[in-house]
Amino acid sequence: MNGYYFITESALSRAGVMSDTANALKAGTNVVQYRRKTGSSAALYAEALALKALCRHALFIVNDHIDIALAVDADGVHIGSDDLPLPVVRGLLKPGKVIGATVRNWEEAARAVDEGADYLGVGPIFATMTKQDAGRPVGLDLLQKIKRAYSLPLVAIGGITLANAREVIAAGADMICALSAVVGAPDVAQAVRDFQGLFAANEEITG
Ligand code: TZP
Ligand code: MG
Repeated sequence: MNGYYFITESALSRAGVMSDTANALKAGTNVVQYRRKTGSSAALYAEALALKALCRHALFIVNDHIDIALAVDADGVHIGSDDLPLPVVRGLLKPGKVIGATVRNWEEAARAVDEGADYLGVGPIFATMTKQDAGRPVGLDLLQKIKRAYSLPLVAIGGITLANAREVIAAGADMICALSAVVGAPDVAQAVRDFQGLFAANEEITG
């Protein structure tokens, strides 16, 4: 896992989540997370099915809704502290499926690693207006500390923009995600390309 991690956000979207996702894929993102906090199971199922069909060459991950992930045979799920416990989710999924866990402190990170998470979402790195219950910013220190201790991929999220993304990558993020700076941008494909470019530049520096 490396590069831009795309998350859908209908509240910020100008052209709709299908169009945003198609644009992010066109720009080379190789992970798409379907995140939708409201709507019926029927609506989520239909949308997830349509999005999954776009993700022929990208991982398709469903946020929160294990039932929807199972129903569309998603590649994985992303869970947080309000969702089913990770070992329970692991037991529900077919072997080989990906589980990502949001962590907001060292203890949550250690537990998620212990329980067998495949990657960690770390954040909010900086202050964000996008997720009201995101909690206090964890800063780059937590990212660095987790990076030094563990080898699983880290996805950084929360308040990330093109202006601060370099330092997030330098602190150890394998992937970054920015909702307002990408889904809220006038040109989603260009915004994703801009973030992808920062990873390419970092590769050249670090080898
Ligand atoms: N999880 C932690 S912060 C966040 C989520 C979904 C929102 C990030 O949005 P933005 O606009 O990139 O700060
Ligand atoms: Mg959740």
